[in-house]
Amino acid sequence: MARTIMHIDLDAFFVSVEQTENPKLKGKPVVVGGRPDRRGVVASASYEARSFGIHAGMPLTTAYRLCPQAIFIEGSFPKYGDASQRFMAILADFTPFLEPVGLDEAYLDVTGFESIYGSIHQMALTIKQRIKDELGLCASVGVASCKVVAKIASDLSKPDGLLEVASGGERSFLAPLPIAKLPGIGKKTEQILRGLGINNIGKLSITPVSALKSHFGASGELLHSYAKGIDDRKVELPSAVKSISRETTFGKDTKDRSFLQATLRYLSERVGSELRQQGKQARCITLKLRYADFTTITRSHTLTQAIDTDQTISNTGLELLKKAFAQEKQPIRLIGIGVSSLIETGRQLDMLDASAQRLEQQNRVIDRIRKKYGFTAIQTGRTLQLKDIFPETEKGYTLHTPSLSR
Ligand code: TTP
Ligand code: MG
Repeated sequence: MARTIMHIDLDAFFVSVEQTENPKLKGKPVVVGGRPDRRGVVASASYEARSFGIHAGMPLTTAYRLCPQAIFIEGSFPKYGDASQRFMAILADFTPFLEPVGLDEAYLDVTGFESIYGSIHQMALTIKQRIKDELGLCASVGVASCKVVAKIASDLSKPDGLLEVASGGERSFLAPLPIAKLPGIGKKTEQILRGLGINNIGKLSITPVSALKSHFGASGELLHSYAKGIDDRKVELPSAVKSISRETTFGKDTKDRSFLQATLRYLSERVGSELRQQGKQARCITLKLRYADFTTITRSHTLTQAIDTDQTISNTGLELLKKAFAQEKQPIRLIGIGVSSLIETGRQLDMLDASAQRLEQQNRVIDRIRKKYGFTAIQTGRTLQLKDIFPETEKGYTLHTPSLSR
């Protein structure tokens, strides 16, 4: 059946939230991510800052060099989390067929909604207006017959845009666009494709699948479908969240094992608490490390049973870290931990052995205390040493560059 998918993404999200709080920042080059003399990268840049070449992921020092007059803001994650929740709540008023992605974007399956709003165009305008009125933020919207085309359309329409791709016109819409516009094409893939003489999506769509498969395996096939504007992925409701992760970049590269272990324990607790709050358990645990030379590795371990306790997440992460220490001696720039292969928690406590039961109960008590008195109200031995390093708020430690699952 033909579908209509809407993709909505807030413009310069972190920066725009700061601008609603402090209107003096409007119309100026603004960067959220940290002070320019500190380490770390740009999280969000205003469109004025982007005209100087600044973009997300760029080191703050480079951003400062490109535009010394830009206003650099540390940023406050809890604030963005709140804005994100209010954004998703507005979208939920329009349809239950809603898949939030990260903090500031979502897919909506709006098939058949013309009859309610007059047209999908009108529905999109109404959503944009509500977001503007209630949150003071601008959203860009793409409408198409599938996710990948809707996402590219919203991206092209930015800022404050609305772009609809008519059914049947997907391929000609995509054809002239540079390959980097296709989600899933990172720097490496782009380089390989360019090496093969494939510069735009049209060229990619007429490249034999076999050639793409030989370079990229199964994802070659997917790229080929996307390039033709074919994408069968459904809009998945939030219960289908696939992974939860937390990571941080350090102020200074470090080899300090005990500090790394403490940070890993803290991040594991953040992941565990989110996992339990979502009523889920996980089977796969992944450690992420970025070394001083920017090489990034991930190491995963799959458990035989799904879990949701901080201890198991952290202990598995620590084991993976130990192995990584043995293989690589470089200082570490970023550490992160994530869980995936999620299932809904359906299991009864009494099916577990006594020690597993105790652990689960203990985690639930900790969650309750933290909800009432703040995250750092309870500290485990390991995380205590972070007290002297990171500032503390009731929501937990303020890490140097915290990052949520993306
Ligand atoms: P994006 O939607 O990718 O970026 P944006 O909203 O700042 O700008 P636009 O959509 O107009 O292009 O990401 C949403 C937020 O996620 C962004 O405001 C900050 C955060 N983020 C990071 O922390 N690190 C990153 O590398 C990226 C890309 C985003
Ligand atoms: Mg955005």
